Amino acid sequence: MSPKRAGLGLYAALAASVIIFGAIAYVLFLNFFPGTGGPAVETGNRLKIPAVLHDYDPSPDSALYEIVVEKGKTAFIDGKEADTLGYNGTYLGPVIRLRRGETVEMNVANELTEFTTVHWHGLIVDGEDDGGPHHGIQPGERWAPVFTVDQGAATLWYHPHLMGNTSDQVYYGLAGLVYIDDEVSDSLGLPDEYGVDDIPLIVQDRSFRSDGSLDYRVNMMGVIPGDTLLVNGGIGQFFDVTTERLRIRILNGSNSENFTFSMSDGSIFHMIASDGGLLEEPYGTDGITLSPGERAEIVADFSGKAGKTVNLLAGNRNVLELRAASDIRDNGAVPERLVEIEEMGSPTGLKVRYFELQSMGISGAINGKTFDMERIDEKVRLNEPEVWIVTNPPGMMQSGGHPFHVHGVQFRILSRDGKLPGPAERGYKDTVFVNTGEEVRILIRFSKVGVFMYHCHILEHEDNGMMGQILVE
Ligand SMILES: [Cu+2]
Repeated sequence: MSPKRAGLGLYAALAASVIIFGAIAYVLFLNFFPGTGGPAVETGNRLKIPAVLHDYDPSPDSALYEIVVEKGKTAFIDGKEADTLGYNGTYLGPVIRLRRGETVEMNVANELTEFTTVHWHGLIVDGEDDGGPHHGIQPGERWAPVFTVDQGAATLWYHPHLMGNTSDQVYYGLAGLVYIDDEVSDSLGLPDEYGVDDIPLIVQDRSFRSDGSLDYRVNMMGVIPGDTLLVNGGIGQFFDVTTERLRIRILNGSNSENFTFSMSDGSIFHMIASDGGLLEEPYGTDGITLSPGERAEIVADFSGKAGKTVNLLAGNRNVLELRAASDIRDNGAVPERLVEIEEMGSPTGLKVRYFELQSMGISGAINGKTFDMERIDEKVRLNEPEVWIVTNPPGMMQSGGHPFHVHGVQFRILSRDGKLPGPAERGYKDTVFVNTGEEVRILIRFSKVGVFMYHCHILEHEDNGMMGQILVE
């Protein structure tokens, strides 16, 4: 080799390393700085209200639903199309309205080219109908669980729950709401005209590329927080308020972000329901915090606000512009008492289980173990109440708070760091946020048999093994 060529080789090697290091730096840059497209700015869009899923069974005591899991294209920004996933549509899915006591068949068809499952988050059904990682639906196949609705009025939801791939399927659009109605909720005179004085809000943080496509990126710490809020799959939306009281059913459908919801005028609203159903009494507050997977129903009061606009906020970000009409009508008051929640009895002397939540960046474990589909972690007896002590000890193996979710059950919170839970956490819960250093005690009783998951609802943690299995028998 001539000296000249050797010199060129040296330059080539130098150039190659500059390119390689540049590429690494660029990838790191992309991973640490959110939203290469920047926050999407859209205004003046009418709130998207999800369709209510059609019941193909004419009998009042039973229901048959058809759900197709499909790929699609959705224009979120300026008509630019993004690849998305949806249930019976291109992004998110319809509201499934169930009634207490009815028998339901869910006929789910997977028209994706990948494996999926459909989990009914908050629904009290046997393990085999729960839609967890054991109930995978192969591409082109169907899954048709049949169950009886055996719980009171509530706002629940459905989403994929496959091992290792839940986070991106949800990010690209697979999520929808399940409402349960019952005689008690019918009798309360709460706002219940769907899309008029009773509206759903699925709130999700998302990042977009400049071409309008969804930009799902994770690094060692987890998913990159989105700089744009999607509400029912829309951006920059308003809703025309025509009644003095507006019931808003909020789902934090984000992969990992917590949101604190408030009104831009600082006004008090009433929280009427938590994850698993109505509270015993409305809780007047100017803010509620929901971690991923948690729901709350609130009633906002627009009496005296005719013609005014108030924004529902998440932190300092706009969720929805609420434009009160100049002639808003009276649609009744919220009762002072809502429901009587049946007590599970004294927690003294019950079986106690401990769940220590551990995480480092994107990976996590519970009681030192990561998820193994072939391993049952806890065996629980049917109908026997237990006390679960969930801790999130500070230290090296710790990357923040975790929303702890248990399948197939609604539990009660006994204490948070030794103190009684606040009014927002006194009703039924299926997901509870456990912050760093906190200890949360719950009273739990399974009324259905089978295998159920418990896990962190930060979806990247769940996918990375922060999950365990219970066998109830
Ligand atoms: Cu977590």
